[in-house]
Order: sequence, then C-alpha cells, then structure tokens
Amino acid sequence: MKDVRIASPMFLDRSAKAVTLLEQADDIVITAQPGKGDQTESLAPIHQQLASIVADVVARGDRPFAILGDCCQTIPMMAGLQRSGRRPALIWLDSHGDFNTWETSPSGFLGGMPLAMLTGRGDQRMMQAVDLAPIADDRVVLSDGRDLDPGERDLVEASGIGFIKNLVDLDANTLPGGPLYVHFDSDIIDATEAPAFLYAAAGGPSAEDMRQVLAMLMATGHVVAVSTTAAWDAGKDEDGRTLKAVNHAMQGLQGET
Ligand SMILES: [Mn+2]
Repeated sequence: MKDVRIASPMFLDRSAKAVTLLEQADDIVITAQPGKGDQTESLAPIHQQLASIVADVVARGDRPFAILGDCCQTIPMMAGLQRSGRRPALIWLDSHGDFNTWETSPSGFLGGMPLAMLTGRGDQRMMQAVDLAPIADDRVVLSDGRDLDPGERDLVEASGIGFIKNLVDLDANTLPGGPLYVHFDSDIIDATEAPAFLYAAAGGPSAEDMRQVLAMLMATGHVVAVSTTAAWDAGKDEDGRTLKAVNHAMQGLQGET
C-alpha cells in the first residue's frame, strides 16, 4: 500500500491558500468549484470529485493521504472509502468537536458540524450528496476536543463516541479494532507555536506531541486513510511558524504501510 496524495484547496466555498502551502508537485488536486444552492448544497460538486478520487485510490489498494481545506471534506473522504468496501473506524483529532448541529451551533458555521453529520446527527444533506451511510458512534474516537460549545458538549456527552480529552492518553490499546481513518485538524496544535489558526483554542498539544501521536497511530499498521485540515490563514502566518509547526506534526504521518 503506497500513499497517494490528494490536495483539496477549498475552505468550504472559498479558496484555501494554506492547502497550497502543504501541496507537493505530484498531488492529485481537486478542481471542482462550488455549485448552486445554499452553502451545504453548493459544496456537492467538490465533495463528489473528492469522493470518487478517494474511491479510485482505495480500489487500487493504495492509501489516500489528503490535505483538506476544511473538516467537512472528511465526509467525501469517508464516502470514497465506503464505496470501495472499506469500513474504517474514525479517529478525529481536533481542538473542536465539530459535533454541532444547526440547533446547537452558536455561529451556524458549517465547519463545526461534520463529525455530528458523520454520525447521523443534524443536517444529512452533505452525507446524501455523496451517498454516505452514517458511522456508528462506537466506531468514532474524538480527541482532544478541548473547545466545545455548550450544546455541542451535551451532544458529545450523550453520544456513544469515544472522547479522549488528553491527546497523549490515546494509545494503541484504546483504539477501535480493524482499519482506521485518521483525521487531524491542524488547529489542535497549541496556538502559541502556531499563531495563525482561524479558530484557535487555548492550550493543546505541542507539534512534537502531535507528531508522536500520529506516528503511534501509523505504527499500528491499521491506518487506511489519512487527512489533515490546513486550518490557518496563510496571510496571517507572516513568520511561517504555523506552517512549520504543522509540517513538524505531519512528519508523524510518514509511517508504516
Ligand atoms: Mn475541525
């Protein structure tokens, strides 16, 4: 199994420069543009292209390694995996829970909702656009999720997802069995090391802690897909520290196959 890199340089319906900073020369680049309708509907062409590329990569026996502009793009990632017969558990590493619904979200920001959608909660139109069936709660682990909105926290606590508050407590013995899809939102890294995040949350693991946890996950030999969200404003990263911290953490993904 070799890694096949995919870059999806859109932050919802806008272009995401930070993704292009992590791109490599031979990446498969998502080129679809937003379509008609409200914001959720407009993302369908982008998500459909990403899902079909992921399905092709998996069908060839390779591992998709995607650089994403936003966390909603995990939905087409999972859809592509399902389409080619993979049913991985989802390991979601993020300072946020992304477990809001329209009812709990204080801001209405779509990027704060994909993990709820993936588990069958809230608006399911993004799931339906790529024919994705919801993932069972017990096949999902969230860490560290240190910045939850109040209604979102209630939803997480009432759910059956694994919630590991301290990232360094995540270890090979506590992971769900079988194949794993690891999603790493870069904004989990301590913002004192990476000051340009769009939605920074105080505290969190260092880039080096993150590198080690990602390396531990890769070393299980069970990882069938990887994604990273480039969650910073490239225009605000004047000294390049945010890119440097994210690149350091991502070294942990150069793992076993
Ligand atoms: Mn996220």
